[in-house]
Amino acid sequence: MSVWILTPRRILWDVVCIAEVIVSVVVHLSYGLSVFGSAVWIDVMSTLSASRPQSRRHAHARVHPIVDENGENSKFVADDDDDDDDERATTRAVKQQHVEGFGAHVLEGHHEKPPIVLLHGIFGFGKEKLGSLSYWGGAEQRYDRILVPDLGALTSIHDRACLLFYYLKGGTVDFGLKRSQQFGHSRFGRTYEQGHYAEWDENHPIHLVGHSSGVQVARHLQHMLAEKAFPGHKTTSADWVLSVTSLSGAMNGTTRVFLDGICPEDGQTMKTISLLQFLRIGVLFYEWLDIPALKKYYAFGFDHYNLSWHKAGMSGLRDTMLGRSGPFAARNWVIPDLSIQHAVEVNKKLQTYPNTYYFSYATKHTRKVFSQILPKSFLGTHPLLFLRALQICLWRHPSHLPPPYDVYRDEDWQDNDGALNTVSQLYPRIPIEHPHCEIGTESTNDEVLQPGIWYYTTLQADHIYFIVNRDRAGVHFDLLYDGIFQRCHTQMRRVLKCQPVEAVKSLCNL
Ligand SMILES: *[C@@H]1O[C@H](CO)[C@@H](O)[C@H](O)[C@H]1NC(C)=O
Ligand SMILES: CC(=O)N[C@H]1CO[C@H](CO)[C@@H](O)[C@@H]1O
Repeated sequence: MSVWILTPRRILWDVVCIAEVIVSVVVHLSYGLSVFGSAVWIDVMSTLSASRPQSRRHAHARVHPIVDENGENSKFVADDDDDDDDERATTRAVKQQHVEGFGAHVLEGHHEKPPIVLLHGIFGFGKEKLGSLSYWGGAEQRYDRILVPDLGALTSIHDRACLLFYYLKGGTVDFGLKRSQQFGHSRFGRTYEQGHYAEWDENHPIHLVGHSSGVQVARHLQHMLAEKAFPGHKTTSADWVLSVTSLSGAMNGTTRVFLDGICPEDGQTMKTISLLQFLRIGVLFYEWLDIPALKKYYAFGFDHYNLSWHKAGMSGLRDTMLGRSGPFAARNWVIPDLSIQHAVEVNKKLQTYPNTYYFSYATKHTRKVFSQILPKSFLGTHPLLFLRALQICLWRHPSHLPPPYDVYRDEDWQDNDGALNTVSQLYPRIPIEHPHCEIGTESTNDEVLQPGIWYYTTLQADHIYFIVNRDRAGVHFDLLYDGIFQRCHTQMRRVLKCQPVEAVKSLCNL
């Protein structure tokens, strides 16, 4: 035990730490509000322009949203009807209207082909949220067999995987009896009267494309399918997933969670003064107030915790704030799931399956200056990420603590994209390395791909380069998503027997 001594140095250090937390809170809050504000702005503008049909294409100059000009998707209407079905019915029409405005070609759709499901990351949202703003920067418009579920902005990886299963297959979300008792939430969630892909099975598989923590959701879902973890669905198997594509995927955890306020001691408890504490208090308040118009617009996904005032009352708010109950007390939310320690645990069970194709785009926005790795450029990195990008470069695991895993080295974890360490995004590697194969950044879709191997490549980009705002990446954005969607639909087919062909064997040193 070190004795607490108040030295000038100690005081200075505390001041620096508190200033850092304040700066982080301001930066993240401003970004969050600006995204929220632009979603509202686009909806207001599109509602206005609906009354003036001749000025159609002017509303979406900056963010390239999926604007429903008729205002039909406006989520400010506080009705509680499940309008998923309406939405799907109108999606096609909306897409048709916007194809020309998008400024790029749209690939032809083939209805017999497996759908591609886009899985958002932390703070992400699906099609039904944030009005016409798209988490995927409108990429889902580039193909017509794409699903964009809303899995909760901050819910745990496991809970998202559960939700995803019922979103696709249909039925009432079952989080599992054991887990609901262990983590103190309702066993059952919302009901999907009609699955978005009800015919889903081994012969009608899906493609999963995840960003950031969405990749862990994809891997977790496949694990649960293989384990036949969904009651009443005894025929599930890993083969229900034809491919997994990782975009800046959090497969080995990240050192960033320690900078946000998770203790490096255990990778799950929260520091008293940190960005995450502010987030926790804000989220609990938001969920407690439960303003229907706002929640329909954006929600954190904790409905199974009954946090709202009319269910929990004053005492419920007090208990969650004091850390006696709720998702944060139970540590059943996404941030602890992203620690290195947690990644080591879950990767012991998450497998790379022999009949599924795996593809990974890691992102990196750092470079070596003399012997120190630093953020690539001040202007090129998004303001939201710059401070963390620098901090991740400088992060040293406290020397008095045991390392998160045996062969941990700080220098392996310095290259990053502002949110995740590049080393973590390549392919699952802790505690054991999964089969993998590096391919060049100029990868065309001509290679012979084999299932059961993680093909990976590293792109020079920060963590949010390919999401929300298409304009940041421009032509790279189009190339990336066209490449992914085309690969899904032309190259990844189920093969009956997989023996690595010679070309792949030599390319990948298998
Ligand atoms: C939440 O409320 C529902 C009833 O509205 C109840 O059935 C369920 O058990 C509650 N869950 C928790 C975790 O309190
Ligand atoms: C935690 C971790 O990464 N585990 C793997 C990820 O990266 C390191 C560094 O390359 C590997 O040694 C680990 O096996």
